[in-house]
Amino acid sequence: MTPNLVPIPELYVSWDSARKLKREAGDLVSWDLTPRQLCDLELLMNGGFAPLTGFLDRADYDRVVDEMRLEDGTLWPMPITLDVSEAFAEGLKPDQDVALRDPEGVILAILSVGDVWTPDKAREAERVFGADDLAHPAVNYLHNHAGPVYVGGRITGLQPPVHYDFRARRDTPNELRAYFRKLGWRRIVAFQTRNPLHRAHQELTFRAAKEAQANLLIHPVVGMTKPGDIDHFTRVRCYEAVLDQYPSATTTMSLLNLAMRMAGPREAVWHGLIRKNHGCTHFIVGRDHAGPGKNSAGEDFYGPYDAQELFRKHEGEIGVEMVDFRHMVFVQERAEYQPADEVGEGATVLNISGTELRRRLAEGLEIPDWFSFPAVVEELRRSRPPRAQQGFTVFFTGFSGSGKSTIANALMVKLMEMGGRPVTLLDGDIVRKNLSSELGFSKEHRDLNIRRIGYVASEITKNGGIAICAPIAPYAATRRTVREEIEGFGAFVEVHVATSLEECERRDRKGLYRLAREGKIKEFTGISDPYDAPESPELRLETEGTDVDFCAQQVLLKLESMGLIAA
Ligand code: PPS
Repeated sequence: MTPNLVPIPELYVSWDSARKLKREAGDLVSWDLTPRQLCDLELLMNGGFAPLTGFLDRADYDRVVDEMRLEDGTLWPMPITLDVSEAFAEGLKPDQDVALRDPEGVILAILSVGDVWTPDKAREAERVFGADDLAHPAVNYLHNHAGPVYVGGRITGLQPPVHYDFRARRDTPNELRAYFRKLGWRRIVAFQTRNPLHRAHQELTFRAAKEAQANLLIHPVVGMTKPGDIDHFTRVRCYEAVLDQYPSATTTMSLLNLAMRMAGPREAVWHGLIRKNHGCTHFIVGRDHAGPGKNSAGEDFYGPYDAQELFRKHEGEIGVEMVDFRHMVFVQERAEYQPADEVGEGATVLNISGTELRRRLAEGLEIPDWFSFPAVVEELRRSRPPRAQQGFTVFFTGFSGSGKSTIANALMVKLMEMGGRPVTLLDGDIVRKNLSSELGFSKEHRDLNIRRIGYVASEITKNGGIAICAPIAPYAATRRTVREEIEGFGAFVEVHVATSLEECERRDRKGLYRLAREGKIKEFTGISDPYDAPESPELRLETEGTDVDFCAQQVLLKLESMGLIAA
């Protein structure tokens, strides 16, 4: 492959036009971009997603979903769509201009509206991600986060999104192309990653550069990765810590503000196209590239080498050569890393999986030198203290009158008695007085209430405190959203207070069940509104015939077994 290092077309207008358009755009209907849309827009505007010129219109979308191709036949595996609410979509007309704003309200681009349609999300999930299964992060996103309507249309770029972090490490496709041109790099192999680099990665990238006789671009994703991943601030500090292990004359690192979908094979092809746009000639595809983890039946969504297979099939069209690797393992006798398929018989193979690494970090255990670099481990330990020092959330859910608040109170007192971390109780009634006083009990309002609780709990967890929540939280999807938000910062311990409806009604502490039965309270959980019992909570408490103290003890034991409080 020869690199194409001439500038790639961007969607930005000149500085002068942008200034003028921005002034006029103040009067336009505007859409506040979600974090994912913000990432997509940046790569659309700077040519990272070339040849796309905007968010997909319907014909392009349909063919991308079904055949991985745009309407004109060009290979493109990922639907890049602008999802909006029904209310917003209602007023839109074809060719209307819409101002796209960042979270601070700055207008970044103008969208000239093309098609507006309601997609079949189940079909998108099946075709693009291989299964309509909420265990897949992108399918979950599609059903539980993305708006119900898509708006296609061309983009006029006014300015790139502003980043305040690691500015010197972020490059547009044209900046990287210019850099390669300037240094005379003609063969460039890109390494994509969403994890810190350990010794296996170093070996793999060295080998790839040697094999391809190419310069190396370490190109980590700092946009959106898999929920639960190590945050990009920590990762970039880790990357910087290992960069001096690489020869600076032949290697460089640049950060990519991509929102990953974890779509395995399709994602690998997409990553290849993006790297071609950034001036690369080769791309490393390893084992389980952009893998989403297990499906709801506990099996892998994709085979470990499906991504390599699909990439190979389309290599010519992608325009980037694949450097494929088997899983790298450490061979003790040779004291070096080797691809698993090259290891001789009888050799002792050592390996620490991602899960095992997280466990060791969480429990403050040793991480051996053969696995990682001391500077990386130090950085990881700094941002991930052992679990017993991290923040966490205990989230009680159950019917009204099930005993949530009483147990939550007892737990709070016991945790405060132990000391060490600040404890906050977000009880249903307290929250409704202080945070959600204007809300009722419709589905929409309950969701909003729980999301507010989740937000406060995630902030508490992030900052090393203990949040105890005790709302009814009747909807599984909303609880899951809250879990995802919190698990980015610390543990989420769901406790189902499983007192039966009959028992709650028999107790009827607040007299509400009687009123609900008489129809005087509408939408009452369990009587005239649904409750999704948690399928696999961390703990289920049977309260009938047991006292509060015993229930609180069970929660403490659970927290202890999870390493969240010292034994
Ligand atoms: S939710 O669904 O999670 O937002 O509910 P939550 O914020 O926990 O509020 C539940 C408390 O409000 C009282 N209440 C009702 N509950 C359920 N359905 C209806 N329609 C309703 N109307 C008022 C009730 O006292 C709940 O308190 P708890 O502590 O759960 O008994």
